[in-house]
Amino acid sequence: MKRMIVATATLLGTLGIAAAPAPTANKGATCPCDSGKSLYLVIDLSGGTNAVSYPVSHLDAMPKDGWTDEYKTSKLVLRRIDPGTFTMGCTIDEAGYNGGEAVPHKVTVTNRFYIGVFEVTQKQYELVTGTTPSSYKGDMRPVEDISWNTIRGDSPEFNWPASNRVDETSFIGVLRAKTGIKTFDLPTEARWEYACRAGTTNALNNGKELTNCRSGTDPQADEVGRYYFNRGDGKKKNSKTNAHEKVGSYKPNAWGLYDMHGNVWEWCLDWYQGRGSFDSKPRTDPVGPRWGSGRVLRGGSWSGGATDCRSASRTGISPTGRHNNYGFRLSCSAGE
Ligand SMILES: [Ca+2]
Repeated sequence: MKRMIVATATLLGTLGIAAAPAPTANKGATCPCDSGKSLYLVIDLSGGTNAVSYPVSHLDAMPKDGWTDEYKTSKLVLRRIDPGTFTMGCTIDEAGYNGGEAVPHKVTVTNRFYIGVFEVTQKQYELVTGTTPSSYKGDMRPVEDISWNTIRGDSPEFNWPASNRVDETSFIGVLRAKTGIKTFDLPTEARWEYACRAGTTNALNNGKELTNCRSGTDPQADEVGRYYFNRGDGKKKNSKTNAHEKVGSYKPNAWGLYDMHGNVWEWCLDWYQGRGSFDSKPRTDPVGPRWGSGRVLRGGSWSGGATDCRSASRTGISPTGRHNNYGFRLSCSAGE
C-alpha cells in the first residue's frame, strides 16, 4: 500500500500536476465541536457498536473527582488547545538526540483544536469498532497492534495531506459519523509536539533534560511516562503484566495531557521524512510532506529507552506497520 501511494505522488510530480491543496479545518457552524470554547470535549461511547450516535458534551473544568475510570473506558475526553507559536524539533546537542528530529524552527498553530487527554484505550476502541487487536490486554491500557491504515482506512484515496477523507468503517470514520464531528482524525505531528511541550522547551514536558539517557533508568523521565527501564520489559522480563500501563498513570503536562512521553508510540497524520526535510524557516500550520518513507510516530514507548520519549523524538513506519507499542491519540478542530 505504501508503495502505491508513494508511486502516485511521484507520478503526479513527474507530470507537473499539483496535488490537491492541504485540507483545512471544518468550520461548519453545526459541528458539535463548535461550542468549543469549553475546555473539554466529552464523547459518550457507552452505546457501543450498536449506537446510532455518540452523544457529545462539554466541560469547562475537570470533574471534582478527576478523570475517573469512565473517562478511560465508556467516555472519551479531549482537551482544548489554544493557538500559539513554539519551537519544533531540537538541536543535535540535546541529550538523547538520535537523528530524525526536526531542525529547530518556529511553528505557529493558528487554529484552536482538541486533543485526547489520554491515548485511546482498548475499551474505547472496542466500543467503537467491536474489535480488540491489542497484544497486552487491559480495558484502560492503550489500544496497540494497530496500523495507521487500520485507524483511518487502507486505500490511496485516504492519503493525507492530499485528502482528509477516511474509510467510513474505520475507527475515525465511525466516530465522525456517530458524533457529527467531521474533523476527527489523528493530530498532525506539529500539533502533537505543540500539545506535548505545553510551553516547555526541554527534552521532557516536565521542563527537564535527560541525565542518564543511554542505558537504564532516567530519573527525569520516570515521573512522566512508561518506558523500558521503569517497568516496561526492562525490570521484569517475560512478564505480560509489564509492557504498557493503564493510561494516566504518570504525571500530566501543564495542559493536563497524559502519556505524551512513553507508554505507546502515537501515530500522527504526517508522512515521515528524516531531519533533512526540515529547515529553520518558520512554518504555519504545517501538514507534513506530500509523501515519505512512512507515517510519523511520536513520543516513544514502553519498549524503548527514555531517549525515544523526548518531545522532539520521532520515527517513521510504513502505514501498514503494526506493533504492540504503536497506538494513537485522537484530535479534532475546536471550531473558530
Ligand atoms: Ca504515548
